[in-house]
Amino acid sequence: MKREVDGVTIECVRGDITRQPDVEAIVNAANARLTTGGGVAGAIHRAAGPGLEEECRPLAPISPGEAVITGGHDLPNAHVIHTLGPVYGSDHPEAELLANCYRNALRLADEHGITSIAFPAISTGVFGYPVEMAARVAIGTVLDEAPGLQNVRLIRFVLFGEQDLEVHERILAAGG
Ligand code: AR6
Repeated sequence: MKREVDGVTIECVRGDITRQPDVEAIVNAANARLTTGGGVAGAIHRAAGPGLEEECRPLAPISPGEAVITGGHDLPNAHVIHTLGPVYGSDHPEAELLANCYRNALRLADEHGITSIAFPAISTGVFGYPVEMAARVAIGTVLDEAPGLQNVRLIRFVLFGEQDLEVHERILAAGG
């Protein structure tokens, strides 16, 4: 499903973040050291090849809510934006830190003239953030940021599971 806010299309799809060839940037749910890891980060580094980890090395470590940008290497996307989500129950205040991930990634993309970006559901895997609560923060932040963007015109949430897709679609339809 799609929603348009001030000329920015926001959509939810089910899929794999490494298979979004029509967007300029994909967002990595990274670890602080920007190394391979599992989940989204593992899939992105596998698809991008070893050059990505090499490019990441001087940019690490990052703190929760921060975002940094690299090239896409062997991915079909020109850029990867790496952000560190909060670990649920241990990084506080978690909603603010999670909102910072989406805000900082969008602003960084916009500053680089990027027109399309895809996000996974940051922190909802290994980091344990309940998906419904995370989706409210993610979608609320994207809806708030959309009117201020100069270049980004497409923001896609890529959800791995059917239930995660349903939750995001419901919250997007309700306006955050
Ligand atoms: N495409 C889209 N979504 C995915 C994919 C994929 N290929 N793979 C998993 N997901 P996670 P986090 C979903 O654990 O919670 C790593 O080891 C997954 O089902 O990747 O921020 C890093 O190195 C879940 O809903 O990210 C960090 O140490 C969501 O993406 C740590 O995990 C996020 O799951 C980051 O944990």
